[in-house]
Amino acid sequence: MLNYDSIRHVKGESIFLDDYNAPSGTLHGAVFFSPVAHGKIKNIDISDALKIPGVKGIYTCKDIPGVNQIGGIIQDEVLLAEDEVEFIGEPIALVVAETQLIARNAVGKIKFEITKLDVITNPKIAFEKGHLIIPKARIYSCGSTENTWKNCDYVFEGTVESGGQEHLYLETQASLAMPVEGGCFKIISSTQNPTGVQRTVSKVLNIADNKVECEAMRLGGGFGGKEDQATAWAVLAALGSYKLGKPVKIVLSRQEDMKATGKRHPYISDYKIGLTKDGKILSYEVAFYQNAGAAADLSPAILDRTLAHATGSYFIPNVKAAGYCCKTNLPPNTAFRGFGGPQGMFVLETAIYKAAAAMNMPPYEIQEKNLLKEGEEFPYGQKTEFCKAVNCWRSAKEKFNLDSIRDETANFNKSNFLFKKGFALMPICFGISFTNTMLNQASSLVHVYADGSVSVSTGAVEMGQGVNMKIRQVASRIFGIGLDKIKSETTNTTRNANTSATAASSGADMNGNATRLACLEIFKRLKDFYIKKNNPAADSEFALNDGYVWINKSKTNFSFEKLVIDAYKNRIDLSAHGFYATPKIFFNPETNKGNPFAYHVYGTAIIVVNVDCLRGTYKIESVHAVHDFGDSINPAIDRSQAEGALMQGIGWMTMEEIIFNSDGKLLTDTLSTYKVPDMGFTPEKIEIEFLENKDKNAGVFNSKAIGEPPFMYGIAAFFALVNAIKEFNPKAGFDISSPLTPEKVLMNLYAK
Ligand code: MTE
Ligand code: LUZ
Ligand code: MOS
Repeated sequence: MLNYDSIRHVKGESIFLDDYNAPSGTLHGAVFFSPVAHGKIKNIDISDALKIPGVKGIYTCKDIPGVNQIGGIIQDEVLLAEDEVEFIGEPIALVVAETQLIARNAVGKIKFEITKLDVITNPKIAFEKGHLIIPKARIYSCGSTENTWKNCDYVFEGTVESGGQEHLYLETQASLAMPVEGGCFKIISSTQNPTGVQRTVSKVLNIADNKVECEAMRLGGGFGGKEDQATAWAVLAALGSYKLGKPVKIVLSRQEDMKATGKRHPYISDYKIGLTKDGKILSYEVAFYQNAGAAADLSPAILDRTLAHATGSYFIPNVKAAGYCCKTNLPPNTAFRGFGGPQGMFVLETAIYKAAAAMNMPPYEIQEKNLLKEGEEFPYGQKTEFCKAVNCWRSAKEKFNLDSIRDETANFNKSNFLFKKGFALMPICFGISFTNTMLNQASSLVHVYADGSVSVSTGAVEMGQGVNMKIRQVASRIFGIGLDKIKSETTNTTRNANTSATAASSGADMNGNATRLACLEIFKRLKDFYIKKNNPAADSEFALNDGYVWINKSKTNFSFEKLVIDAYKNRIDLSAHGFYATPKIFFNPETNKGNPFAYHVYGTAIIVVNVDCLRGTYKIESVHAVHDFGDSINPAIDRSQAEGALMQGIGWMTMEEIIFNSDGKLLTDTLSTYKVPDMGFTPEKIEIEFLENKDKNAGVFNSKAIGEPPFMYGIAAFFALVNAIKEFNPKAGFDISSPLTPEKVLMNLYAK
């Protein structure tokens, strides 16, 4: 079985955009980025830059034929700055030249005068000054918190921050735009959202959507960073191509990418939690101040998911969660694995931790007491169905023997002075579907060629998550033929139109289901044809399996190939289009009530850490998890998705630290200043058990989405570290913000 992406990846054979053989004569674009976080542009002088040999053109907002607007949810983001800039890295001009080097040199020759204005980087300050992306608070609530505080034995309040996170996809943002006859354009883009690129290019160039073809071959990782933010670079390449009638390619350098693109949203959150004396949570209030950056991007949708996941994996009868989308002078923050969910869950875990410490109870007792049960209602009005919160928690406790983890940790801490261990549990519950119901649709175009080989095109973009393989598996199951006969094509807007971004972990679910429906359509035609032609006994059972037609469970000598070629000769349509719209979901954004998610994914992780109390450095010793994969169609992919996501989550909570100075300048813009987990940091022991699950799940063939949910296991690493610090220094505060870097650990180890 050589037709695996992974095999081509390790052999270096996979083609990414920058490897693609661009047509001869392709020009290269480089962007002049604002060096100032907030200011009024007084003058831009491109005359010296234009004189450099090899420079073909320099374009500013005045050169845009259509509208200078790339905002998705809200029309508040220009492609090229007009008279004001609002963040460092905001594109001001595009230089197109014969080589990338010439283009970059020319960028350095652009002169620029600006009047600086006040810079705000903190979301609470932005809030106080009334700088909001959406004017009103978004509020999700149930019961009455006000009437409940008096019934609580304990009430705790606090403020906690969580930091941003750089996507650090291996492939930086990239695009190649080519003019095609008739005033049309073909754009190859490293995007999770080819339709988004298509629509924005046509708007900015003022041409119809059908004149723009967008193709995504495969991405070297996206993680949400290319859901919205691949678009600007594709549109800029298209603008250059439009102006010069030549192909134009733009590939950001790592430093440009880190500087100019948005990241995970940092949050500052105020919380108040009320409990009974035995640890039942009665009431929870939280206000999220989301640092959206300078434009909306996907921030309002991300804030919605924060609010939806504010109660995590727990049932809380009285909740008031408010969210503010705060405008600051940072690059617009964007989608990142979990899409605001992790930020929401982290605050409640902090509140639980604080309550547990004050009540002298282990946090996991409070966690366990409040886990969601079947039929309980979320603040957004949906009730749990096939709820697995308690199952996952109990099996994690039993399979991995929580008692012995607890005792071993205690013994270790008793006999070691300079090393302290800590552990924590993290239950997850993540809703699957785009919170914006409209986006929950997908299509698939399936061709069976006359030789019996199959081609599948869907809206799903392959970014390393294995969606192409899962889609091939779907076709393989329906046609009863080997994977080697099935090809998953690149993603292209001329084959699949009006697609949603590959995001919200629902790429395989929705595009897999659309593929299932398209294949079933062809299956039915083949079956009807076979029955008509071969006249088996009435009510006999037709099946395709092992590459053959089976009648009443016995194999015929009709191979799939023979069936296909005969059908073709008899003028049977061997192509089909499948369309899938996730059933039974709805949401009212006015009342914030409905049934936004097709289903929820559950799991529980236990993380053990070991802190070097002399240096503040630490090791993640082990991760044990029981995860609800549903009836997985590819356990190898799903397991690796779970491992990758949880490491990314641990990185967010521990070592990954983004620092902007007060001028809005990113100080951590290289891999020497921004540290991510590597193999050396990865725990030696990662054990992930599959929860037995034969329920009817809304995922394809009863599987469940996997891309994002395990990210939130990383939160356990944070609290495990806090526990270990406490073992060394019981006075260490727990108003510790994330990320918990070694520096911060050290400061807390010796805090008074
Ligand atoms: N895995 C890899 N290797 N690379 C990625 O970029 N993105 C994640 C996740 N897993 C990503 C990944 C994110 S943010 C999402 S939403 C899902 O994959 C999207 O793919 P799916 O919907 O097909 O699961
Ligand atoms: N994108 C989006 C997402 O537009 N809506 C969502 O609900 C979502 N959820 C997770 C990741 N991306
Ligand atoms: Mo993932 S954040 O939905 O691309």
